[in-house]
Amino acid sequence: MTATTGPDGAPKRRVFSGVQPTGKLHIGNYVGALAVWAREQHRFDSLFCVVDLHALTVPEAVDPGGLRAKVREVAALYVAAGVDPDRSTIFVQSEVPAHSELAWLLTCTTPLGWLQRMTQFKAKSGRLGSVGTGLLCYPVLQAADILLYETDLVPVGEDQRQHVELARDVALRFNSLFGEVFVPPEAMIRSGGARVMGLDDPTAKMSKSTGERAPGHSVGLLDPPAVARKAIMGARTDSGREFRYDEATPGVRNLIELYEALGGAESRDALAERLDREGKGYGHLKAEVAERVEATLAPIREAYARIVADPAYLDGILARGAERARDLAAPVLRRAQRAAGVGT
Ligand code: AQP
Repeated sequence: MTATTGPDGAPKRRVFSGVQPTGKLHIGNYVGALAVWAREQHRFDSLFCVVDLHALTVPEAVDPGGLRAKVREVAALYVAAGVDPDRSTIFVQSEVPAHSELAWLLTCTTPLGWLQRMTQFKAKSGRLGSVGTGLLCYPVLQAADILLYETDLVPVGEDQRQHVELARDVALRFNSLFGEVFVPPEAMIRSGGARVMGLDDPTAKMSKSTGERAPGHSVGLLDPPAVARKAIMGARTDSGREFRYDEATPGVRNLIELYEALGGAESRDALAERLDREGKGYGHLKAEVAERVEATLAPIREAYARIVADPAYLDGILARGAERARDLAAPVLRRAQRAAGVGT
């Protein structure tokens, strides 16, 4: 049962976040998003969504026959990574039609220039050449996802900061046009590890789609131990021996941040001092990171195997989650429609 009040009886603040069911979820998605969700869920009334409508924004990248299976994989990974379905609401975006309905109202009030300025749109449209309108409008759908639940905080990686700020602007603009309808949300971003970089190219963020194409780019949450280790041991660094974070090159910094974000008693400074004292090279740093990655992934892999062995368990979580999400979303959508002069 989702607890909506804290020990003092006051309503808990609302958290909403999601992952697109595209590509293979990687250690960056875990560190930047899933780990924060799991860690913070007891403090908030949390909703975690598998945003399958977002996956359609690059239709060429989606296999329609495989999308439903991918949705279930991502939902199972939420639970395997520590999101407690008795505490948090887990659901699939397309099972709550209010997301699409609100997105239209917000599309009509969002200036085109705001969307054309989005860094992700510029990067993806530049890479793809020809793009659908959905790619441009996807941050508005994301704003609808967030605003439907009167969300206070959105735990995301650094790459999504701009979209959460846009959702805030979209809320304020709608409110200024039609009255106080929406709660303006804020991003919740961890201080270290919010932008895990590609292992093959530490100047680009680790990304699901690149991970599909380039085996050494990322570590997938379901990668076998030998594959994960190989990717980390092959990470691009340089020929130096600098372990101090402030002095290190991007590839080494990325490994140090990953090491720190994956927990353990030793800080980045203590690690640098020890490796320096022991006269070790970068191979040793990589081995230590690989160990931490394996310590993180082993329980996730085991929990995932248990979850997918019982399809009815996941069905129940998603059915309960969609029901609660629909109940929460309906009055907010109605409020927005009435304010804009449509609906009954
Ligand atoms: N490299 C990253 N480091 C930290 N956090 C990250 N996130 C993504 N990449 C990193 C966070 O993971 C959550 C889910 O991401 P998403 O599915 O919404 O889309 P994305 O950010 O576009 O993911 P990818 O991996 O880069 O996919 P593609 O290649 O399809 O674009 C978000 O909270 C995100 O911040």
